[in-house]
Amino acid sequence: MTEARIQQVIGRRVWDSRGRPTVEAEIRLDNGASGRAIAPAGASTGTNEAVELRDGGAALGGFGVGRAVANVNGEIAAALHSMPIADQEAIDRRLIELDGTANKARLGANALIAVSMAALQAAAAARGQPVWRVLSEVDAATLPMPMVQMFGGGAHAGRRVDIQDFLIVPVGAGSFDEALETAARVYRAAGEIMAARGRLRGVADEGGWWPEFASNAEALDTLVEAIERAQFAVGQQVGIAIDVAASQFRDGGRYRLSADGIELETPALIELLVGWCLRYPIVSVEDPVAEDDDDGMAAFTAAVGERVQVIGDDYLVTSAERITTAAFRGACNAVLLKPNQAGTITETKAALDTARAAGWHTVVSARSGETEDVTIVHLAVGWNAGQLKVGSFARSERMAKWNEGLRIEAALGPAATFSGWRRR
Ligand code: 2PG
Ligand code: MG
Repeated sequence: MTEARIQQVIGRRVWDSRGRPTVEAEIRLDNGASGRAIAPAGASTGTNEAVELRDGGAALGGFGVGRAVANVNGEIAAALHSMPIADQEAIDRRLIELDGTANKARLGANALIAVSMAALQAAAAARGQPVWRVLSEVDAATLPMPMVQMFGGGAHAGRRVDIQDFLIVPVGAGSFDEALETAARVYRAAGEIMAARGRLRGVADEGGWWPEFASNAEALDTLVEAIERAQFAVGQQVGIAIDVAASQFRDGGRYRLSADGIELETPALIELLVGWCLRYPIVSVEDPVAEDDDDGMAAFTAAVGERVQVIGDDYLVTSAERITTAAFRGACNAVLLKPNQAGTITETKAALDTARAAGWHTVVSARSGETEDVTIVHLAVGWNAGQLKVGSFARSERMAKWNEGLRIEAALGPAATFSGWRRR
């Protein structure tokens, strides 16, 4: 029943895919339905994103969430009591006002996003519908194009190479299921190539192969080889995406590409990346320059934006306000949407709406620290975001999300459509 009201909000400490503590929230309603959700955590976080509340100190490397969990069980539970679960916006507004800071620092973005997502889950449970259906304004649904990591790097792989994510986009796939099979085959082929070269060293934080390469470009070359080995047409069936996460290797005013032994000024970094876009079948580039470099973002977008998707992640931090400014400047033409960067579901949706109004593409994304929580898959489907990035094709916190997409696609049957690659 949509009149169901919140009876109880429970916070608890659970653990994420890096073995770090994180916040789970559970919301119980007066009609017996309930929902729960877990906050994810980034490693390469943007300076302007909503901040997690960690306990600090020596225990658990300072990553404890005792205070955040206490905020859920205390202030937040009291503030949300008896609110109607169907009004997500009112719940999120109450959370934002209660926190009272611009960056969610007081109660913690980890506490807020867990509660906000749990409210969405509880609302769906109260209606007896999947979350995507509650969000969707239509009966049909469109499955997103997956963006799947093949090699980790940067902050997710001990900075073994500088570029953070080397991903593929199965641009030729006709369904979500086919897209995942494509990813599976390329992932496997990449592993075989690395094994044959004596370079297989396990996987990085998001399940991509550990990047045992002599240079950043070698990772791209290996990716092309893997696509060929898996018998796909390079570029036509499978494209490449990279997340440069450039803020992570900026040192002073320059970019230090340690794997290549070079230090570059911004124009030279842009030239290098534009060169890669010409040489490799790159369809998407994320955070090509540092998060505070508006001019660099605009210059890169001007250079390749006609053909290539240019995504702002650290640069936009899922903020409608920052998207508006970036769209005005012509910096980026797509946004990465991470609910915990914003802090609530409502703010994440506002970021998506703003990006869409600017004519941008939208990509719902997981964090490098994840759990079995699959809420973001429902956001991608329910909001018809078009693309989904949840890491690689290994480790269950990643596979849980891909598999949820398969379940939604199967449940929809003939009503399921697939986003495909919306070419620029
Ligand atoms: C990113 C994400 C996921 P993190 O930069 O896009 O790959 O990483 O969660 O560490 O910010
Ligand atoms: Mg990123």
